[in-house]
Parts: sequence; structure tokens; C-alpha cells
Amino acid sequence: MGTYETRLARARDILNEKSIDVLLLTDGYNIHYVTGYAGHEGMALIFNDQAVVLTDSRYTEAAAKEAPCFTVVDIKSEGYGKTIRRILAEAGVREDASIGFEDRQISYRQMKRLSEDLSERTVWVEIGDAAEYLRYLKDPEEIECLARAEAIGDEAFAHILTVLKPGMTEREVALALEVSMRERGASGLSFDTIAASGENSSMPHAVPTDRVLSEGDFLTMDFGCIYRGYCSDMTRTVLIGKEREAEQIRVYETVLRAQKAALTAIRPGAMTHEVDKIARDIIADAGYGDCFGHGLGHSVGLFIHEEPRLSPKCEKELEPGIVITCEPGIYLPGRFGVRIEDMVVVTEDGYRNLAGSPKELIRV
Ligand SMILES: [Mn+2]
Repeated sequence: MGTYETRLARARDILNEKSIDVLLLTDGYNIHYVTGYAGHEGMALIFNDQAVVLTDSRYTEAAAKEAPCFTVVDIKSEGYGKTIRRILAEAGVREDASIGFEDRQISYRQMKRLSEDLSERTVWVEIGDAAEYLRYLKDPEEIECLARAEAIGDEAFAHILTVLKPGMTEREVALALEVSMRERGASGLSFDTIAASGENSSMPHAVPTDRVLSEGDFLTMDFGCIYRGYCSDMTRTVLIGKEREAEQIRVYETVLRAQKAALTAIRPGAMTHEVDKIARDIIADAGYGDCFGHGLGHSVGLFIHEEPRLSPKCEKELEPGIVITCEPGIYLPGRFGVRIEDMVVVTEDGYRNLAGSPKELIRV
């Protein structure tokens, strides 16, 4: 079976799992994964007899090319709800059929309109994360796209090291990284680039400002791109010239030690919350337990933040094909912060690091 035949078959398995007659996908990433259609405007309707992508005339031609196993229907002026009602009626689906919907993603307004336009006898069933779970394990083709996306990040990092200098602003750093990734084949960014220097680096998700890089600053760059639909994510923290205080070096070495120790624990069978704990314990033992508030990592695929996560709150077993980040950090408010992040794929006997950039402290 081809990729999309397999994915459609796996989506149809949800019909049995959830005991529903019809599956309605509304999340753009899930639609993209299951159908191949990447337009992010539309819905997918899947039942035993049919598989339909519904969208409007701006996307119908592209959808027909991208979604080989689906019939593409133009909603025209009818709208989604009435079109779905007509398709189901024409296929002989009973009015009191159960329709599984993406309760995690659909908006209140969309849901209200659908329930107004479909039969009032429709049984609506929440499918939770069932569709996201289809995307949990990446196949070899997806892994190669993720690897290429991460390699583009490596190349952009190597480039930025040649242009970084005191006097540049955070916004200039972010722009240079972004241009560099686009020049190397990225179709876009997987999230807003972070370039945080000096005291701004203590904010894990700082927005780049006009702050000028100066001697003794840490500069944290967290960036990623999209390659053939797949995201990358990496973070490096570099030092501008000479440190201001010895504690900067101690913090950097602690984060690096935590990152390396957690990575070596990544293998099939390892529990996600236990990998998180390895890094968290090293950071706490060094006296920075209160300075690492976020999870250790997240999965990456078509979307930048996927499940499972390396986090105290996520208790899942790692399996080959999971692509996940490992990104501990220490943040001292008002002073400085350090984060180091690689993106890896779990293999049969461990992991393959998709990031190749150096991690020992770099001074520029
Ligand atoms: Mn990340």
C-alpha cells in the first residue's frame, strides 16, 4: 500500500476504536497527514464507503493533486455543514449516525454551525487525541524530511557564527538566521525565531528586540524551519566575547551536562518523564532547580509541538520513530539564561541526533 492508502486505512481504524460511523477531521495538520492535502483550509470526512476532502474553490485544484485517495468536494455557497449532510444522505448514511469530531481543536463556532446544519439526530462523539496519535511515529520518509529541516538549521547556525559581532541587534540576528534557512531550501519558519541576548536570555520565549549585542552577553538562538511540510527545532547559546561572571560558565556547563545525560537515556522503552527527570535532577543538584520551568522536550513533525513530550507530566514509553527535542535550560531572571536543544529520532537501539552543530561553549 502507498503512504496515503495506509494512512487512510489507519484513520478508518478510528471508526472501530471509537465506535463511530463517520470521522470528521478539522485539524489542518491531521488533514494534511491523513489526506496529503496541505492547504489548511477544509475538512476531511471519512467513513467506510467514502473518503472526502471538503474545501473551497481557492484550494480544490491543489487538493485534488495532493490527496490521491480522497474525493475533493467544493463546498461552494452551501458551506461545510450542509455539504456534509448532503454527502452522507446520498451515501445512505442514517440521520442518527455517530460522527466523531476533533473536540481538542474545533472551535465553538464551527461546532455550533455544524450541529445546526446537520440532522439534530446526529450523535456527536469526541475523539480526543485519536487523530494526533496517527502522527506519533514517523516513517522513514518523514524522518528524512525532518533530518533535512534540522540540517538546514545547522547550516544556518554555521553561517550566523561567521557574521555575529558586538553591535548587532537581536532582530538582525533573527533575520539573518531566517534568510539563511530560506536560502538553503526552507519553505518557511516552524515558529517565530528567538534571539535573546544579555538579560533577555533569561526569558525562554523572548521576542527579538533592538537590543544590541555586547561583550559578556549570552545570546540564545532558538530557531527552526519547514522543509517539505516538516519542522525543525534547535537552540544554541553562545557567548559574546568574555564572560562577565564565572557563574555564566557554571550555568552553561550544567545545562550541557544535563542535555548530554538526558540524550544518552533516549532509547526504546525509556519513559518520557524519566528522561526529563535525568536532566532536571542534574540542574537541581547544581542548585538551579527553580530555574528550569519548562519540559525537557516535545515531539516534532508537521507541527512544531507534538506528542509525546519529555516532561514530568507525560508518562509514555519511547518507541522507534518518535522524533523529539531535548532542550534543558537554566534561566536567572534579570541576569541571563542558557538553553541547548537538539532534535533526535528514537532508533531501534538508541537515538540518532538530527542536529550536528557543536555544543561546547562558543565565544564569538
Ligand atoms: Mn523546542
